[in-house]
Amino acid sequence: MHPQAEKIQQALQAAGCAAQVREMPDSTRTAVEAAQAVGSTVGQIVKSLVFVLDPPGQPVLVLVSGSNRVNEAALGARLGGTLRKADATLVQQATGYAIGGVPPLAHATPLPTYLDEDLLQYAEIWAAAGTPKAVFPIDPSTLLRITGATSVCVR
Ligand code: 5CA
Repeated sequence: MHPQAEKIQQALQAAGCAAQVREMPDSTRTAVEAAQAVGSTVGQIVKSLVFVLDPPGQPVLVLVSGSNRVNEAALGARLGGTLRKADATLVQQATGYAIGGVPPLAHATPLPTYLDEDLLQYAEIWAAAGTPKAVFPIDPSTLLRITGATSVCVR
């Protein structure tokens, strides 16, 4: 397994979670590609998106259903500031992973984390595991627990 994917597998295990990372033959770089690769709906794919919340001008992670777009103005207001999308360099710095493989946990720096409440309707969702070909299935309440996320409306 790719070392980045192995790191996610170990982090899942350390969190007491039985989820198994899968390296797919095809790209899982985008939510649509990931859904095709695993045979799920796009809504069941977790996008791990980094934004900057200002104040305090720090990165936050938002775990978003593949079928939703974050309403930055509304979510920023809920979090008490303004939100803007992080650029690729900041994503790499804050998480330790490149766009397309950013996982929901095991980051370079601890990130305040929010989870799209629309993900909670599914029995199983799929998140990236460190590379653009690695994913893992998990139930949303377990993902909420192991990421320490707060569930929010992102729309
Ligand atoms: N592996 C898939 C599904 S698990 C995945 O990582 N999807 S994702 O949505 O979390 O990652 C792609 C996201 O990165 C895009 O939705 C987009 O919001 C963001 N992105 C893509 N290109 C850039 C860029 N140049 N700068 C900042 N963000 C970007």
